[in-house]
Amino acid sequence: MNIAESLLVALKEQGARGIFGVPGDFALPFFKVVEESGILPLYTLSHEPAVGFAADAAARATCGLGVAAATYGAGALNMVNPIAAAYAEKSPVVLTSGAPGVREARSRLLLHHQAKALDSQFRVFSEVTCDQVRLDDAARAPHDIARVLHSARTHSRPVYIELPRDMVWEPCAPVVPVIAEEPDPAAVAACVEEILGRLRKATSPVLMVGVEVRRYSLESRVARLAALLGLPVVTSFMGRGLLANTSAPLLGTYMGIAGAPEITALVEGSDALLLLGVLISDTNFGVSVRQIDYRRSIHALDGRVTLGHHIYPNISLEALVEGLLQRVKDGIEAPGPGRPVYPRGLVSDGCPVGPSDIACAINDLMAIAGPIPIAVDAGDCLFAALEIEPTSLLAPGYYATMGFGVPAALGIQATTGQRPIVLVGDGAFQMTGWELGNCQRYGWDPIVIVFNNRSWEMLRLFQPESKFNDLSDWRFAEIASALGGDGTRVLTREALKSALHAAMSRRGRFQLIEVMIPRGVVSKTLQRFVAGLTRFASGGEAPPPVL
Ligand code: S1T
Ligand code: MG
Repeated sequence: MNIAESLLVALKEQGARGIFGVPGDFALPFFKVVEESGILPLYTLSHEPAVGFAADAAARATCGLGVAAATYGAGALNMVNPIAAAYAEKSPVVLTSGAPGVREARSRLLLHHQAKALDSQFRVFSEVTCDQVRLDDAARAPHDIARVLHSARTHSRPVYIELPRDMVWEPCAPVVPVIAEEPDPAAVAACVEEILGRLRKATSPVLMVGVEVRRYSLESRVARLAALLGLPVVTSFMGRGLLANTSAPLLGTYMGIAGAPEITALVEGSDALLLLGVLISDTNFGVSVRQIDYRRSIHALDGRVTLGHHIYPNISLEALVEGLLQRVKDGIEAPGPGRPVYPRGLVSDGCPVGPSDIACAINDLMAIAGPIPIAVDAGDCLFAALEIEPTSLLAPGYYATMGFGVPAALGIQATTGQRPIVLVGDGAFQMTGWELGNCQRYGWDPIVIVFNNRSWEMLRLFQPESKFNDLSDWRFAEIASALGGDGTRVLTREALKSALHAAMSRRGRFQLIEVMIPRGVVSKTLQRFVAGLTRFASGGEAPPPVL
């Protein structure tokens, strides 16, 4: 095998199901091997940001590695934002970038696509990845590849691989995966004892689950643990969609001032909050009504467990969950409020559509069709998604970059074969909506719901006096057929209902439903969220202590 083939085989063995990319001359040899070896399917898109988002979604949807490939400089540097998003949201994306050959790099010429220095790109990506390597030594390559892929899986964060174009064909030994170090069983046992001790002594213990539970494929085990412990379970904002379709006593999502008051009171009033794989971010906790007392919480994240001032440094979330499952024989049985009721039964009338109506319509659809995977962009669509019944949901819930939605749906359908629904604002659609033009080449047929309020509406909530938030009407439905899909413009709730049903019945072409939403009409959740975040940003409430 050559270096490229060894890399591709290793990626496949570690759970990659495809490569998303845009080639360029410095990456042509690598793309040639990808295409001709057939080791992994290649999906080329139109712009690198979309490549990054699609690879990120593939990693999240498959709990495996997501792979993005680009050319040097002009290509790869376009992917800094999606890779930063993947870093922030703990998604194991492998970015493979072509690069000038080892020999041409020594030519001392300024090379095309080069920024400041030849290694500027390598340094840029070291800021948004957890490990990086340049494959400029064929003998060392198997070890280097094994190391960075292990880092991606262990930390569940992106890594960067630079492949000089004249190294692609170099003979290379197969990659031997790094065997993960087992945590110290005595430390795990002590940690488990301390946690159970705290939960038993507590009057209102609560379990909150976050993104790491999915990233490390622990959902079914955590669902079993939750049922065994008998604790009320909530997800963090970023963890929305977790434990959907499991037996866990899932109550909903904690959103502080923006969320269901009974869940907010439960979480903020808990004297033993068990946080499994939850990121302590402003989107997850910045909008709390009452400050959460972290000294009384148990926090498992990034391979360590913190109980107040007590830290267990090397305990992976998997080892902790396994340890708890082995120990928990009899439940703790803590009381909790009833399960939330999600809006259903959209009124089919001539009234204009609001964001919450779209959530209701999707609940009605899933009541018939069953759970549907959903990709959501930043904007009010993200908050409307919280009114949708728990289902597999991918969203930039913390890094909150726009442009994620449509490419994420392509990533989901390419690597899982499932047909997703996309929720995206008009502003975000203007950024990456065009990637829908690639569906016809791969037979993808997502259902895309554009919240067209001709506005950067979320920003208007923060700063209503600014006129620059007004966007013009791009009439997206009319563009759909040119991109190989079908488009419908919806003005009323009745029309929304029939458009969704028509879209569900049409397969093989993407279906774009452009929902016209009057400016100023936003979801209740967004209104409360912006109020909470504005108060937090203005120091209305003391920021949470650093754990
Ligand atoms: N650029 C990128 C790539 N991501 C962002 N999140 C922003 C800018 C800032 C930003 C928001 S919300 C928002 C912007 C521009 C407006 C979104 O407009 P649209 O997609 O139409 O959704 P809606 O009209 O529902 O708001 C966040 C605060 O950072
Ligand atoms: Mg908008």
